[in-house]
Amino acid sequence: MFVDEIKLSVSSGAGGPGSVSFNNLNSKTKPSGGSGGDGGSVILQVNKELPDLSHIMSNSSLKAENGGPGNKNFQNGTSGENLIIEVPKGTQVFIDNEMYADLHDYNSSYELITGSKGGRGNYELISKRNPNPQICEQGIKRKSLDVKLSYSLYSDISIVGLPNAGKSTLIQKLTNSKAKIGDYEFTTTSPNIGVLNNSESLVTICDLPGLLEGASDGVGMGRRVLKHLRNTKFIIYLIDPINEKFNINSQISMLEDELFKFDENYQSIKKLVVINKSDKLSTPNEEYLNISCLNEHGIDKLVSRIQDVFQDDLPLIYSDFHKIVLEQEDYFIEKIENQFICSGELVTNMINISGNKDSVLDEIFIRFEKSILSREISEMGAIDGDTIVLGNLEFEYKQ
Ligand SMILES: Nc1nc2c(ncn2[C@@H]2O[C@H](COP(=O)(O)OP(=O)(O)OP(=O)(O)O)[C@@H](O)[C@H]2O)c(=O)[nH]1
Ligand SMILES: [Mg+2]
Repeated sequence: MFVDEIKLSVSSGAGGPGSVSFNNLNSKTKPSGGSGGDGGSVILQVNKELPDLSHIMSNSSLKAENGGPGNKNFQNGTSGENLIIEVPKGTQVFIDNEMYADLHDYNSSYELITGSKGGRGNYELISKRNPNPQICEQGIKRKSLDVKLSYSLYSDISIVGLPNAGKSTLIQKLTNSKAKIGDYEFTTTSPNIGVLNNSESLVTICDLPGLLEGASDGVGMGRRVLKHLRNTKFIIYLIDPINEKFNINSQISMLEDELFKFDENYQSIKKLVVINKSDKLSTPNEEYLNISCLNEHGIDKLVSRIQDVFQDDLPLIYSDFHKIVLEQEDYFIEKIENQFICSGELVTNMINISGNKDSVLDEIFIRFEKSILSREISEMGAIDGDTIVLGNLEFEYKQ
């Protein structure tokens, strides 16, 4: 079954914990705890062989590997394996309905979540300020995201029209496609692709499910159909002249309205209006190309029009590899009376230290003082004696 949309929950690998250990060198104790390995990243990688998203189980939860722990004797932990999710070219990544990536190139890849950093062991934490650390970092926790992957087919030509206009009959006439034909609406429920017969340049044609009025708002299979036009170079509007509800002109304007409401950039895709079922018309329509898939009238003319159009390659409207980088560490500060309650990833990472209790607290205070939290709290009007809350740690504020 053709699958062009799936939801997934993905997580990067957690960073491995660092270690606290000491070696005795010439009767002097030296920190020697290794650092944890970085967790694996979540990467989307285009694989040109893939026809759709059916190889990924929808609603599954996929995780990259965690980094290994650091150990005594300067031994660093192993890095976690990346989670690589292969997708077809033309896959878009959505998070909360916002598009984060649109993978157009055969070799494009998108790092959705960077693997979490491993915690530093006490060897790596040696500094002028603290030459003999008795602490290590725990490694940053894994990050999880719910994403939607949406795949839009590539085709040179897409045939759009109302249900029952004869789109599947036309693709059968023009290509090797075995699209199903039926005397009822919505015979086609997923796109059919074929290659134009006897053509030197490989022109691909896509037959889409029918569009109804309101398609751009989701009526019928509306938006699931319209999204496939994003990667097409040319549109044939196939008109059904015997449709009871819409005459030829209102059919064209309804279809165009739906396309352009869905994506105004669709206005720049070249088009051809073709009237099918001319065998049912007493007089041919003068304005547009008339064909009949039933008795093959006009099919030759249509093919030569297509060949003329594709003498030169036409552009796609979306061809850039587009991506948004996800924001990294978040923080929130809430002021309740004389308390400043800090939360978010920045805080979790700041207090994620273990070892000798006093040393841990010293380290957290120093990190807090250097951080944006301390600056913001001061700007929020904190005065000496106010309480700062970092996770489950509370201390007094001092300027
Ligand atoms: N008279 C006549 N009937 C046609 C012609 N072309 C197609 N048909 C008939 O119209 C009906 C619908 O054809 P399909 O090709 O399944 O139409 P479709 O646009 O793919 O329909 P959906 O997939 O439901 O959107 C079938 O009964 C066809 O035999 C034509 O040129 N003349
Ligand atoms: Mg059909």
